[in-house]
Amino acid sequence: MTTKSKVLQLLEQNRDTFISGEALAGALSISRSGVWKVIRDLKKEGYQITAVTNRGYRLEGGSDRLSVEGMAPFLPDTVDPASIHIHQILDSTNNEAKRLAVSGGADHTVIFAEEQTGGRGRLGRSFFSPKGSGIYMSLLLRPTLSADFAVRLTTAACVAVCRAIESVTGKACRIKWVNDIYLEGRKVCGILTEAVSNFETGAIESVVVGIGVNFKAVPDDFPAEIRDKAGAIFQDDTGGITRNQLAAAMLGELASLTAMARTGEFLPDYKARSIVLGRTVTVVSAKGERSAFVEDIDQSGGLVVRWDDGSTGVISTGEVSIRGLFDKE
Ligand code: BT5
Repeated sequence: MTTKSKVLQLLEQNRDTFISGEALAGALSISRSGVWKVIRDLKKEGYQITAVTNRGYRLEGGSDRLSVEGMAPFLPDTVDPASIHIHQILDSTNNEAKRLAVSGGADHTVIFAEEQTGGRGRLGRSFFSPKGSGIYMSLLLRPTLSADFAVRLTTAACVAVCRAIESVTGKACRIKWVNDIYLEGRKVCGILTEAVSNFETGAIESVVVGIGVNFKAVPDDFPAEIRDKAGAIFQDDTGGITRNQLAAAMLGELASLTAMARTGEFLPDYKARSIVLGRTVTVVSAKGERSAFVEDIDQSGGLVVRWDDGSTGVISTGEVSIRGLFDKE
């Protein structure tokens, strides 16, 4: 652990209270001017640290930069802090996780970015990922699995993220099939799961589960084309909750993602949170638009529907999207 990391850890553990330069110097066996230099570097990086003569240094409650040190106090034992990698800027955390997958990255490696220049959604769509206001992360998994099982990872990840948001903020989330999380009628999170296959055998070698959460934003912060649809967990005051806290809770819930997907434990929760279950939706596919009543969600996360001509069918992810869900609300 570097000296900077140790100072940050102590400041995070004592967030909102002063620690004297002397105490920091003593704890780290460095000089007080050494402490001062580290604090200066942290401030340059964007941490809000107040220095007061005779009192010391205080990390302000509103300081909210993603860091392993900031997540550490909230991480359960099931998450290894060494598996977490935080970048200031990336094209896409999914791209980085896929690059790692190819170069032998370990199971459960996690990539975060403060900002993405090419955040991706499904089917070539983009995911708006501005600096400092969201949580953009990808989890690299190396389970032995079938393509069918990979779909269940997305569905299970939706439930894991909903549980984390609820446990930290107390706000109830709902899921729009298949991969979007809604809060108060607005999309606050999207999930993109991608498989990395072995070119020669065609077998799925690893899976990258990418999650983008809008943590804090007002409507005007979003580009005009998504302003009606996108929202954030918090608009302004987060009540002292930091992105690190939510990120740590997400990692805690995601630690058992593979097992969740395998056992299907997530399914009742997924159904209970579903926006589409028991409703008539417009199914949009390459063939056009069709109205369908959603009767159930099956073990693979597929929608069991009754078409308007009375016939039934199962629609699976990737084939369709659904529209107009909030029209009746
Ligand atoms: C998704 O796709 O919502 C999956 C998004 C996954 C993003 C994460 S961030 C970390 C990781 N790295 C990546 O590069 N991606 C993952 P989809 O269901 O196709 O929805 C995309 C649509 O959502 C766009 O066409 C917009 O309409 C809307 N959208 C874009 N940015 C948004 C945002 N920040 N919040 C809410 N809606 C957004």
